[in-house]
Amino acid sequence: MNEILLHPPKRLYRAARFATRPQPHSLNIMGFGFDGTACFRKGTAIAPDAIRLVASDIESYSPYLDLDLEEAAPFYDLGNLVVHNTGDAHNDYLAAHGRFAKLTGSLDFAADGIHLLTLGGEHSISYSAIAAYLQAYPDLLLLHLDAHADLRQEYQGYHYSHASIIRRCLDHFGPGHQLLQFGIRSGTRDEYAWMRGHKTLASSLEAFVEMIDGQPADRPIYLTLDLDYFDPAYMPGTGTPEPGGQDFLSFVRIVQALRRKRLVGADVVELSPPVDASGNSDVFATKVVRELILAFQRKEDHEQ
Ligand SMILES: [Mn+2]
Repeated sequence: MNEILLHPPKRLYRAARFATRPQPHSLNIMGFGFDGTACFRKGTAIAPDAIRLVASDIESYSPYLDLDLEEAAPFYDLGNLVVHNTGDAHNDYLAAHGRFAKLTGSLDFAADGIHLLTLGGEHSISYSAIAAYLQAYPDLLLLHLDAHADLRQEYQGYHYSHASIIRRCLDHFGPGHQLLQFGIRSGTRDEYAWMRGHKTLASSLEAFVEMIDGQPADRPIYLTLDLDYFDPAYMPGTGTPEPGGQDFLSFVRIVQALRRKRLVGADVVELSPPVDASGNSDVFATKVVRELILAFQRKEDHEQ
C-alpha cells in the first residue's frame, strides 16, 4: 500500500486549485506543520490551516502589486504534508522530511519548473525544500529574512533545529550558491562573526533591495521568511519574538524587487496562532503570503 504523504486541506487556499502532487510550471502551496523542536512557545503546527482560513476573508487584490489572486495564473494547493508531533522531535522531523522527499524525489525542480511555497511549521521545515532547490539549481541565491541568524551547528541537542536551519542548508552549498540575510538582530558572537566574515548580512533595507536588483534576471532565487523578521508590535504571534524588527512595507519593497527577478521557491514559517489570541498575527501573516504568491507572477521588462 502506498504511504499517504499529504492530507487534503479542510479548505483550499483562496483561488487555488487542488492537486495531490506538485504541478509543473506552476506555483504549489503546501502546509508543513511540524513544530517538534520549538523551544519557547509551540503552536505553529496549525498555522497552514489558519492562513487558509483567513485568506478566504481578506481582499484577494494587492494594491502594492496591482495583482489579484482571483486573476493570477493557475496555482495549486497540495494540502498538508503528513506530520506527526509525537514528542520525539528528531525522528518526527526525519520522517516528515522522508515524506517530502518521496513526494518530490521523482521531480526535476529546475526542468519541470516546480515552484513551491511551503507554509510552516517551525523554521526547521524549510530545510526539506531548500535542500531540494540547492540540488536543482547550482547557482541558487538563498534569501533569508529572520530575526535570528539560525547558524548554530545544533541547538538543544537537535541537529535539525529551528535555530540551525541555515547552517543545515550551508552543508549543501556548492561554489555557485549564495546566502543573503536581512532583519537578523539576534544571535551568538560566533554567528555574527561568521556573517561579517562571509558578508551575508545586509545592513539596511536599501542595501538588501539593491543586492536583489543587482542579480542577473535569470538567477533562481529562493526566499525563506521567518515571520519574526517583523517587529512583534506588528507580528506578536511567533515563538521567539525579537524587538527592533521590520514592518510590512519593508517586505512589500522586497517583494516588488523579487517580481522583477526569478523567484523559484519560498517558505513562510513560525506563525503560532495560539500565541496571539487577537488573531491579528494570522491576518498579518496571510497578507504576507498573498504578496508572496503574487510575487511568483513575474513582472516582465516591458511592464512599468
Ligand atoms: Mn527566527
